[in-house]
Amino acid sequence: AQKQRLATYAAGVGAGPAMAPEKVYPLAHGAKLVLKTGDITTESVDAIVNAANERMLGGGGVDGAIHRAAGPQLVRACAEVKEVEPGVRCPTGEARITRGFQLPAKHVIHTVGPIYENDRVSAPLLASAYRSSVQLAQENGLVSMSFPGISTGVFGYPFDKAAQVAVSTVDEAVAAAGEGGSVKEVRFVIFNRPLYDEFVTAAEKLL
Ligand code: AR6
Repeated sequence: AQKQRLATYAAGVGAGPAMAPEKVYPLAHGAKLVLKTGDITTESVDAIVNAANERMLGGGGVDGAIHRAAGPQLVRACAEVKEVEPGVRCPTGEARITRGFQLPAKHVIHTVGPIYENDRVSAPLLASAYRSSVQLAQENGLVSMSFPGISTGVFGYPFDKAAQVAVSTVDEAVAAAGEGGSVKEVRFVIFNRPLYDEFVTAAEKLL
């Protein structure tokens, strides 16, 4: 029974490396988009993106996992990010960068997606979170970056819509940076199979 429970849990969270094939799609200017299942804290890239909140001092979900893996220096670095108003270091739709400390990734780009309300209100904010993260990576000369499915956990964004916004916005942001843009590999590291499947559907349709 214990084995069965573990198997069911693993199928739900999709943490196993053999869960799904890694898929690669072309972006503009020789860049590529990679889709895979797994745990973003193990990525050896120039930056992993954190699905943070506006305070930027940690939380649950992928935010909690990233802070645990990075060690206590990360929350100290976050606390040093200037508040734009009391309690807000990163407004929804924006992004901030810190070092990665004990992570294999060199940097963490903290972005804040919207709590899902409806497409009219939420889609532009989710697109802005992805666009701001890619732009911040470009400004810092980063080559590779890994995203989780922003807003697809406690923030409640429907998987199919979140995947379409993620793929189309990253595609546009890499194209907009031009030939000289530094970002050449954008990876989506997705924790659960149903969301990964929606990313594959979006990439097959859009790229
Ligand atoms: N690697 C990759 N993806 C993960 C991991 C991991 N280790 N762990 C979870 N996910 P969520 P949100 C996936 O809730 O919806 C926090 O408390 C997860 O399956 O982490 O943007 C913050 O502080 C889901 O697909 O972020 C904010 O308050 C995705 O990451 C709030 O949650 C995002 O789920 C942000 O909510």
